[in-house]
Amino acid sequence: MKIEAITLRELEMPLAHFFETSFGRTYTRRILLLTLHGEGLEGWGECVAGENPFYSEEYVDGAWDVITRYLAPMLLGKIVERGTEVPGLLARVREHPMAKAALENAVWDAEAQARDIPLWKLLGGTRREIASGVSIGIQDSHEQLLEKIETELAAGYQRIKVKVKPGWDVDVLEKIRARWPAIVLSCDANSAYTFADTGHLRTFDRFNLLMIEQPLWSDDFYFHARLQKQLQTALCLDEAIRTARDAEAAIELGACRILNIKVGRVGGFSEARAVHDVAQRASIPVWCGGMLESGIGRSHNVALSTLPNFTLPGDVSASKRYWKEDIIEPEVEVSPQGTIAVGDRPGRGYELRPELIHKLTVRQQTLKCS
Ligand code: OSB
Ligand code: MG
Repeated sequence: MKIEAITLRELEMPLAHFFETSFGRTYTRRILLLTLHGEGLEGWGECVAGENPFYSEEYVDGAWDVITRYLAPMLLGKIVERGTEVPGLLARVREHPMAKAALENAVWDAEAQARDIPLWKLLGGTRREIASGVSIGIQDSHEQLLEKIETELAAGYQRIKVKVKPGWDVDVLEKIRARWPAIVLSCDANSAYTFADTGHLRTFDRFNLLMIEQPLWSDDFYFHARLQKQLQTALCLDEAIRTARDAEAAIELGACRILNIKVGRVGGFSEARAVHDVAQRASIPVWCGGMLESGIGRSHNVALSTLPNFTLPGDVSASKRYWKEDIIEPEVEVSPQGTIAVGDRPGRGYELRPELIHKLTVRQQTLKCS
């Protein structure tokens, strides 16, 4: 399609419950949505950058700036038929993967509609239902965390992941294991430790965790590889993996035994598929991470998770865990068995709620071909 216009919207969406990681607490998400318009089609993408540059260097205002100033003009007026063409068109801009992913994924979203096939099939998905887990943030008290875990287990989720940081780790894991000795449990440190904490991290081995996610620096493979050698528990990289090359290097070094794929972090569906393929060839299982997405990003995560090597439960969970009302219809729902089903509807498989999107929008800008 010829890309005639691109609309950016910022939505203010309060979370049903605050979300806290080792780098901070979020009460309200600033959701950045992008719409491509062309030849009567609309493709939607979500830029998953945080409110602040704490998970990675990207943040909402920075992404808005680089999209409006550089990235959108690289696509406006062009004829783009496939999502796979987009990385090449945006390659002159270094980094900014989440900003690029919003554009690329919107092209995939439109392409699936144009071809009248489900997005998950277009991406190469092979499974009709995906396994769902939850990521539970740091709470005000241990009791509050245990209550949350109880609720999510009762809802059927297949894996519990808790956020950890120095001072909120072994005591917490101890209490969880005392109550639920056999659940599938993992933890995510979002880079809160250093290599000097190796001795401390080794004590996590007694909790029989499925994995420890990104314990060390956000850009590191080398020390993760050294740490992995000293642990029984599998390491999983999140922040450090931004490209398929990163995945190859990390796997070859032995820096992890599992990979988390976030489509925004790696710059779009093309690179996400490439990371998936690298991991698959090396027999490294992957799962789909989340960034507290609205329904657009969430529906895209569901589609990506249908690829064959997404064999572990991901962080893609029900809309209602995050939002009083999501901007899609139906919302993303999870079965009592902890699965999310995909259907045969063309495109992303979830309709938009334009009035709700309008109501939540606090900033909007449309760019057109000059
Ligand atoms: O590290 O996976 C992470 C949320 C924001 C930033 C980083 C992370 C997360 C999550 C939440 O763990 C996943 C979700 O429920 O969307
Ligand atoms: Mg993580």
